[in-house]
Amino acid sequence: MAFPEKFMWGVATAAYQIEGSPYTTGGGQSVWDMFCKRPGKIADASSGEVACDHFNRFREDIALMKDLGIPHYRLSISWPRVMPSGMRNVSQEGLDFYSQLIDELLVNGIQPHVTMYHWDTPWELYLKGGWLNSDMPSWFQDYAEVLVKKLGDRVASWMTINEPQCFIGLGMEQGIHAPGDKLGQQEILWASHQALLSHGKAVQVIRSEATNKPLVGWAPVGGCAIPHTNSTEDIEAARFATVEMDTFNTWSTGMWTDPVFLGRYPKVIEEFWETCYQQPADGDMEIISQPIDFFGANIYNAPRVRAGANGKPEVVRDETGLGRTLFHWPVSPEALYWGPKFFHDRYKKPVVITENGMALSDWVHLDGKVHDPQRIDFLQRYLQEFERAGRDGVDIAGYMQWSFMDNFEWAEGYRFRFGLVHVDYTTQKRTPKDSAYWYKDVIATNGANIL
Ligand code: GCO
Repeated sequence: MAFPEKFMWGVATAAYQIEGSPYTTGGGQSVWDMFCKRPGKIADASSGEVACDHFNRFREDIALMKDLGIPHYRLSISWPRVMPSGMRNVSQEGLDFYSQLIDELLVNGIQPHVTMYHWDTPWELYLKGGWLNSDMPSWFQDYAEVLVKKLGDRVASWMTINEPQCFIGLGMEQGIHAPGDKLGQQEILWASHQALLSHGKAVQVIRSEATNKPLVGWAPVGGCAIPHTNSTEDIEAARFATVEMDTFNTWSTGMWTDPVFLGRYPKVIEEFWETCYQQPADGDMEIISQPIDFFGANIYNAPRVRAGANGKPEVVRDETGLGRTLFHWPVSPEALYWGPKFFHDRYKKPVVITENGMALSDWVHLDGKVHDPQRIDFLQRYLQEFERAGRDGVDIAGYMQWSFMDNFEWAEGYRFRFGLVHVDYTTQKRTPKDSAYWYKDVIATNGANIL
């Protein structure tokens, strides 16, 4: 079938990773600004203070996107740029920045897909407990209202939150991302519930305030498993590992997606709630499970799983010869077949890959170009698998490559480059890599040239 006619080809970025921190230009600071100042937390001791200086260079970046034939762009909005302390006061300058950015995209024929929250919690809300505070969902709702009232006539699709697994799991449980806390399971579940409620409330705001009937979704980590063989047992073991859970684990996809799409927590979480001091209130699950239009999934890799004793999933550890990205993530293209398939089977929603890509240590070669054949091969293999999922009945709706340009890769700093466009952080010069021109052809042929 190839890719559907209206398939959304795009690229993705996030505010803190590219813009330069808002507190340098009149906005508030976020937990990431705070975290980057702690010695030893960022591998190269850098921060997102300047990043790609996109705040000042957005027009030139959008012009480049246009040259590269990119029709859809997933960006995120910095909460502390729009509301420096996270609540009440709105920075008109901050809000105008996003309004101009969206206009600039539209003038250049690029559809904006906006994520409301990609990890940059306003610092002042963190001081009030951040995601642990049960007022967080109403603060988030107010923030969402500010955004949708201003931009809700022009945004093609809204995503509420990005990867709760990371800002809760890595940020609040393991302490390796901002805000760097190491909380226990009861507090983690409480924070997760506040994040899910915030998602649901934001969906309600978008539905009631947006005037252009946008698509509504979100962008969790699409953690999934690949069956080791095509036997029914292995396929069911991989399915279980993807969408079911039998122990408390913030990385489990089902802990997040069952509440959002099915209006209930997995059994193991429901049981855990009973041991907690406070439980969800009546009506919470209805708020969390507001119908949304697509299943957004950030997928980079997946383990191979087979049916072990009693059919339980068992990770296959034979990694001999597997390709690895600079992050040491396994090159595992079938993740883009099995993940979307298991998600579609269970939740019956169109699947948009909201992020996929690979880290390399690209540099500008002597000929002035950036040759990144591994990235081209990587993306081609993954896209072929996503198309195969489409042929097997999955409603494949879009693909947002991570990332448009090299950027601040969180705890890894600037060492890992994910971009289609190379950024020289000393001069801020942008150089499209070979993969950018390759992707341009993919888009122009609606993927026909890579099948
Ligand atoms: C995430 C984030 C992105 C990352 C990308 C590469 O998935 O961690 O959404 O901000 O930069 O995924 O790690």
